[in-house]
Amino acid sequence: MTEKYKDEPSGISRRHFVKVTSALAATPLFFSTSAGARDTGPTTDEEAAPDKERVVPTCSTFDCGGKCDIRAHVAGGVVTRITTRPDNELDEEMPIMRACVRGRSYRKFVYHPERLKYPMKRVGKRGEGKFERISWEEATTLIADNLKRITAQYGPASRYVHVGTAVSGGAFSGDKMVRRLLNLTGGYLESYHSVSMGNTAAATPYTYGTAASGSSLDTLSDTPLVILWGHNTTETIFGHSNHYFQQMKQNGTRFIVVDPRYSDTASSLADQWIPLRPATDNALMDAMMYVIISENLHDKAFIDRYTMGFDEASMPEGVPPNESLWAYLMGAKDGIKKTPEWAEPITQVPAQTIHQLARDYATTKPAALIQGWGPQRHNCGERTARGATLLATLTGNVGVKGGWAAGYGGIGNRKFTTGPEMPDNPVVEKISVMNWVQAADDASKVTPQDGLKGGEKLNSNIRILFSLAGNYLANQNPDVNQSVKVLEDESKIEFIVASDLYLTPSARYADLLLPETSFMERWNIGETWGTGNYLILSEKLIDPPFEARSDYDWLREVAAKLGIEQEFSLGRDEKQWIEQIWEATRLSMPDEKLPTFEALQIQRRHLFKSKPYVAFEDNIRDPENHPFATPSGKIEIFSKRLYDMHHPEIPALSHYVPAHEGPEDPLAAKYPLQLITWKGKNRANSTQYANPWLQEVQVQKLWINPLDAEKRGIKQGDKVRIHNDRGISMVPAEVTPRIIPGVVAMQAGAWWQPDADGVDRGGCANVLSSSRITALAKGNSHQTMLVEVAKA
Ligand SMILES: Nc1nc2c(c(=O)[nH]1)N[C@H]1C(S)=C(S)[C@@H](COP(=O)(O)OP(=O)(O)OC[C@H]3O[C@@H](n4cnc5c(=O)[nH]c(N)nc54)[C@H](O)[C@@H]3O)O[C@H]1N2
Ligand SMILES: Nc1nc2c(c(=O)[nH]1)N[C@H]1C(S)=C(S)[C@@H](COP(=O)(O)OP(=O)(O)OC[C@H]3O[C@@H](n4cnc5c(=O)[nH]c(N)nc54)[C@H](O)[C@@H]3O)O[C@H]1N2
Ligand code: SF4
Ligand SMILES: [Mo]
Repeated sequence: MTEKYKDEPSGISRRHFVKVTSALAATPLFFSTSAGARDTGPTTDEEAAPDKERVVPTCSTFDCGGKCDIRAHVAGGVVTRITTRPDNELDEEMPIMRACVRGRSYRKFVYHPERLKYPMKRVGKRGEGKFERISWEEATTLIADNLKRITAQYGPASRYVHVGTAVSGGAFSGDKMVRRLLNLTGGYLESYHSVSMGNTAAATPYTYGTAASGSSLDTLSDTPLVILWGHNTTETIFGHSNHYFQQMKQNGTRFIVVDPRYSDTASSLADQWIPLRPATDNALMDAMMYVIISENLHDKAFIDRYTMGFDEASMPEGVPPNESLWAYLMGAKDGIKKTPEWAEPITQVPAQTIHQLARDYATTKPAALIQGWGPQRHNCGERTARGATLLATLTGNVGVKGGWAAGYGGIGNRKFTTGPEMPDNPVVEKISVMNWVQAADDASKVTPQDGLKGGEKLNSNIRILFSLAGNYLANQNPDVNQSVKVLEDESKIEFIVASDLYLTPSARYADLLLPETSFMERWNIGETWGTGNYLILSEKLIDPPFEARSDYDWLREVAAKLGIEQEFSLGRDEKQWIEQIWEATRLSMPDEKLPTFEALQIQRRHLFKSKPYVAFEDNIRDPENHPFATPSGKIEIFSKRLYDMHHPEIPALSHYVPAHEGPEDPLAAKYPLQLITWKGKNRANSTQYANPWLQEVQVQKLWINPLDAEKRGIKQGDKVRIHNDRGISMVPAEVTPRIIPGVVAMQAGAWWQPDADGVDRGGCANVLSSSRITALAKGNSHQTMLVEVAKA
């Protein structure tokens, strides 16, 4: 790979980009690489790397799953190479933190001829993608004027900040600072729910009283068995999980991967791959529990001491008979025993395999069943997340070293920075992130039942929207065709401000499109995901190209035009904010002995050598003094709180209920294939989509099983049409046994590229996904969709 980079004749290959952007019919201004344009990176490493090269340890602040220690080679004001943490700096107690393929390609993200260069104002119809260059002076005046006008006319609750995860790996961002500005001027309509793992976060507390149920991975070093359930860490990195898993594999840990796809994790780690139909995980879990109980393999002492709801004798008051887990599994009410033979036709997992999986899990002590977030990004995601907690409980794997309590929730001993000071938001109503299209279209229809919190109704539609570092207007959000209808109606949202580095499908819907700096062009602090505790200084390495500016910088100018510059900025520039955040963080963790900001600039990173952390260890060791934070103080297998909701989709026991648009939905007669997406190695969601090196890593294709392909006359590489009632997408087929029959899969995050007929040519799965909300979290179900596939 390194050789390839070196051989590349010019800084940028245009070949791929032309292909990618042709359908976007961009404006000449934006795509010009006009004479006098600033360089787009060095032509060759040799040419650009004079003697005085500095090698700077730094990190990106993307939302990518890792937070790697990369080395930027800087010479003559240009980053000439990216390398990674060298061998002699490896540290036994820390994950390896080495850059992945995306990290090694960062330079091509930063130096790219298609980067946005100037502030631009929309001139065509919204969404058409026609913009003209304006000055920053005009841009900030437009924002200030629209903010004043819209706030006066509709009130502060008409102001909304959209999903923008690409800067969430840093302590400081425009996405955070715009909220500060809005809070200082009356507030804004806030949203809740993480589209990443919000369904798990909402469901897990019903078992344990908290969502913070993850342990640190170094506690698994002696675990003989790990079941990765919809968890693809080889690609998603996930706080460097793969580092630990590979070490464990070498030391003899057995890995089982449960995933409809033979993922890169299955191919690199698994001793056994158990494919199942998506959204049927609970049926597999139920049958495992049935085997465990009927073969007497459950941990009775643990269940007696720490749990409620296992059998009829341990039920809460006021619940009629036959509602316990035991009663459900034995069919006390419905007459159906939840045997492996029952689950086989639902899941497509052979009964024999279910027997074996259940016995392996229950008889290996300890064992860790770790659920990724793919299974919970489904319409049934809350049930699946809770199902994993019940299996861990039955087998006594909660609170013990080497076991695992639940899905990959928050890890109790993680260390975070404090972030910028945030004044309170005077607007008390909050919507679920799933409500934004409705709140823009007709806010009176957003009810508490759909997810509205803090009030009975909204008094205004969303009228002004900020999308800073997100592609969630028309790409990453479910049901893109539905959202763009509302976006295109200029009488609904009156003013959309977006900042990005590229003209993404969402950026095309901006009224004002602003070129932000990249992470290499500003100061920040990067925070790790997951288990490895560390903070890395992400320093300003190079000057921004053209007129790119950091969001904070222009927000400051907007604040001045609103008359609150001093209150907003507190007189700090970006670096001073970082310094302040670092110092506040340092004082908040005296035990960690963080270096001063001055020392950090030399040391550049701080690794917390925290002790291994086992979630719920105290609750298990000393339950009298450390009850679980549930109403009963116990692990609630049966949740009376859920029972009292009387919602069939979020039952008191997390058992199998056929999902909307799952394989048992009557809609399957028309659309017989389930489509799922996965997060692939060549981008973080849609970030770096236009990176030419990364486009070579993996081509957007539809995975389809040979049996399904044959039925439809589809051959390897044929262009296929994937469709349902919401949309159509066309990409080449990858005919492969890596996906089970009845299921097709596409990588998430490809740019939406509608042709003149509205058919997506880019492989954006969100033209097919549904905006249906989940029952408890009111969250997303990006992964649950039925489609048909035909040769195009
Ligand atoms: N390379 C890369 N890494 C990333 C990201 C990225 O875009 N690219 N994104 C980052 C972000 S923002 C997040 S939130 C995390 C997300 O991380 P995850 O949510 O864990 O990642 P996914 O790839 O969505 O899902 C993991 C696996 O679940 C499987 N799966 C899907 N449906 C089902 C099902 O019904 N049952 C079962 N058992 N398995 C199922 C998929 O095939 C996939 O292999 O990753 C982070 N890391
Ligand atoms: N089908 C499907 N859809 C999904 C998912 C899925 O699994 N399947 N996963 C969901 C999940 S978990 C997530 S987190 C969301 C993510 O959705 P988004 O939050 O929209 O994230 P990205 O798609 O990465 O888009 C981020 C944008 O920010 C830009 N950007 C990068 N760096 C900077 C910067 O420094 N400044 C500015 N201003 N812009 C920058 C990038 O160019 C990119 O266009 O997607 C969700 N959508
Ligand atoms: S993209 Fe994420 S996982 Fe890859 S090098 Fe960067 S920080 Fe690490
Ligand atoms: Mo995410």
